[in-house]
Amino acid sequence: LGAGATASPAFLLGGCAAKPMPGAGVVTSTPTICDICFWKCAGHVFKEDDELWKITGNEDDLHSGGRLCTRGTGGPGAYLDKDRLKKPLMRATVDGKQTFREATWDEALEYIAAKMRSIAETAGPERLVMINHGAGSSHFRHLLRAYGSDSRAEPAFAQCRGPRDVGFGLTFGESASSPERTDMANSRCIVLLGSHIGENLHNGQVQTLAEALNKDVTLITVDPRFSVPAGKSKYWLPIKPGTDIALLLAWMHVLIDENLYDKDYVERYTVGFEQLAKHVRDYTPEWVYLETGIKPNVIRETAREMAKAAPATVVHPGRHATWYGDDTQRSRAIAMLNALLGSWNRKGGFFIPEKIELPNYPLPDYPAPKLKTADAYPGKWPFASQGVTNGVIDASIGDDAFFKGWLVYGTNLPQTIPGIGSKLAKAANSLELVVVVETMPSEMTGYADVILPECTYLERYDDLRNSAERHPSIALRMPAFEPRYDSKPGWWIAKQLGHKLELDAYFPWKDYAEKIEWQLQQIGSSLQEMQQIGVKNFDRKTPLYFRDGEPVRFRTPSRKIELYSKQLAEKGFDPMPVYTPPEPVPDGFYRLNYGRMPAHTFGKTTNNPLLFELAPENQLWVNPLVANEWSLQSGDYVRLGSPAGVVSNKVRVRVTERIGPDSVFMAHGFGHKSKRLRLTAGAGADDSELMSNVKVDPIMGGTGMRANIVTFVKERA
Ligand code: MGD
Ligand code: SF4
Repeated sequence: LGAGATASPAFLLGGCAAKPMPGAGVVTSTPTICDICFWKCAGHVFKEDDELWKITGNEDDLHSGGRLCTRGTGGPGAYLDKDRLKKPLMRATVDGKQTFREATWDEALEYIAAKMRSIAETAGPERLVMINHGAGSSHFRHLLRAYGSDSRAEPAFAQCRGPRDVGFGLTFGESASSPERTDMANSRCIVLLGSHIGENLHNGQVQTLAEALNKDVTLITVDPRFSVPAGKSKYWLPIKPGTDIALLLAWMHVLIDENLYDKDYVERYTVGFEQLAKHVRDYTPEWVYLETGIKPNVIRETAREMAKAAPATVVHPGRHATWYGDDTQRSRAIAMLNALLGSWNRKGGFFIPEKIELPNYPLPDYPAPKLKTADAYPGKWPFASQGVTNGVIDASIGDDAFFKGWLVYGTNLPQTIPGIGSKLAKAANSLELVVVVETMPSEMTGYADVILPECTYLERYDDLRNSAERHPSIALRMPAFEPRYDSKPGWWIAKQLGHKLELDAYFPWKDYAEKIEWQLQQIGSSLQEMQQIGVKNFDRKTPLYFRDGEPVRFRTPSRKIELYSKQLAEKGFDPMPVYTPPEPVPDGFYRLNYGRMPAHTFGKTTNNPLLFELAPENQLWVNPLVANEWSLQSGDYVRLGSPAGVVSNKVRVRVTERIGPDSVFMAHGFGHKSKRLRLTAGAGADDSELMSNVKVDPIMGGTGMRANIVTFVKERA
């Protein structure tokens, strides 16, 4: 069905989001791209007589297997949410107290433009930095580049997958990509280290793992917790937290010691094998057992399973990779293990992603910025391939701070930056301008000078999806509804600001449909076609894998896969990963383990009324021995305390053997403090605020979060 097409209601019976099934009205569908997380699944929004009925996956979307996950199906709750931001808001002082007052769009944008002009004139445009998460930020990046700044940072790098991208980049010359380029559907052995696919619901990835399990893949899950994939595994390795590098080195030891590695691949494509063989010699399974708790025979057996299935073995690169501060090195160890197995760009290991060439709308060149983001923290984190959020925040505090203004798009920094404490307030007091573009009254909005209410993904056009993946494709997001309240699409906000800043030459389109139409026509499609089909698939132009024995020039300095990294050595870092034991946990404390839950995308969805119904709060997993010691039962509420004296909201206890006695576990994203999030405020606990021991990765600036410990604060429950 295309936009505006009608269908018989009987044909459309199925899952529902807003009302159980249509009546006798006219049913229409509109294509969209889900924005509930960043996997970008394509879907159709169904309406009856302009009223929301349901959202489903687009059957032609190979990227999502034609389906939406639980969260995507509940996505329309974001549109229906009564707590949404409704009007632009500006900071005001009433009776000596700071508050917000409603403003018109013109007034709010005029204020921002005046401040932007002043920052550009007095300090330079590069002193305005964008901190962002999500595809919709592209409109504001365009605006800022036209204005003269390419300063930006996103938590998706320094708080999430940055170490993985850098570790793989240093080894293979390119990253593990997002969406990940793992060829799991063709794998005969899959190894997951702290990657709990199934709870972490990146849709297409869950489906390919399920496909592999149906074909009897050997699944090896390394996780201190009995996670969902652990329950489906042939081998569950309940590793002592923080010791993964030791295990990875022991696996490499076994592969080399028993001559199980792919000799032809290693000879043809890698440098530094001799150094690596020497380096892992002492990491025997017996020695590593003492560190990891994984028995030597299990280490050997699992290494042999990997070798037996190679190259159709994938040691998954993981995604949320900021753990103990040595994360680039751990990611490198994962990359090196894959190289020994010969699985990089081989069937059942990793594939080579491809995207289509989509021409950019013809626009004037951007002015060249005189400063880049990293100039804000000179000499730090030499391999950071993107701006480092924590560095940007530190460089925004004080009268002589490097940054003078923030444009924050779609990220809730109080919950996203671990242990941020009072830093946000200090930065907000120092900065001349803080603009927050949001759909919800998140905690971050409380630090803004101006809050701009963006409409939700169901009410706007955004850029076409054109991600590098197995099957090149494009997908369209277009409005299924008029923006509710006085909210506006991001492209409109950017264009209006552009106009006020006399940057009209960069925004020549009347509306975003015009810009997308131009792009589509360059590749032989049209907006009309995409409005009908939503997703267009293209044939690949290049091979999916390396051809047997083909010569390859990798994008590393040596043009080879770098087992030994000269680049790291030259900057004073270990050229090969070295294991450092995690800090011990004092009596009465427990490691704070955290992760995702299927019903929510961290704090972004907890107020969504449809998803709230599924999971209104997070739970604290507690081992029975610990529960006994603290007289806790399932269903009790407790608070947690950090060594820095932070005490959490109440969180409900779940006593379970699935977590060991050294740790507790909770899903990230709860414990909201913003009272304007009326459903979720106060529900569950926030792991981020308990993190006072942040281990910063010296290579790329990532904030390792897993070295944190907590205790129970029962008396305040
Ligand atoms: P986490 O959610 O942090 O990361 O998903 P993942 O990359 O899977 O899960 C961490 C797992 O690591 C847990 O099972 C934990 O027990 C285990 N672990 C903890 N310490 C250790 C250790 O020392 N060693 C080992 N081996 N394991 C350990 C995150 C990913 O999920 C990301 S980055 C995003 S942005 C998406 N977010 C998201 C979401 O919010 N909700 C849902 N439903 N799905 C999501 N998918 C994506
Ligand atoms: Fe939406 Fe789920 Fe796809 Fe994420 S994985 S984009 S939440 S359907």
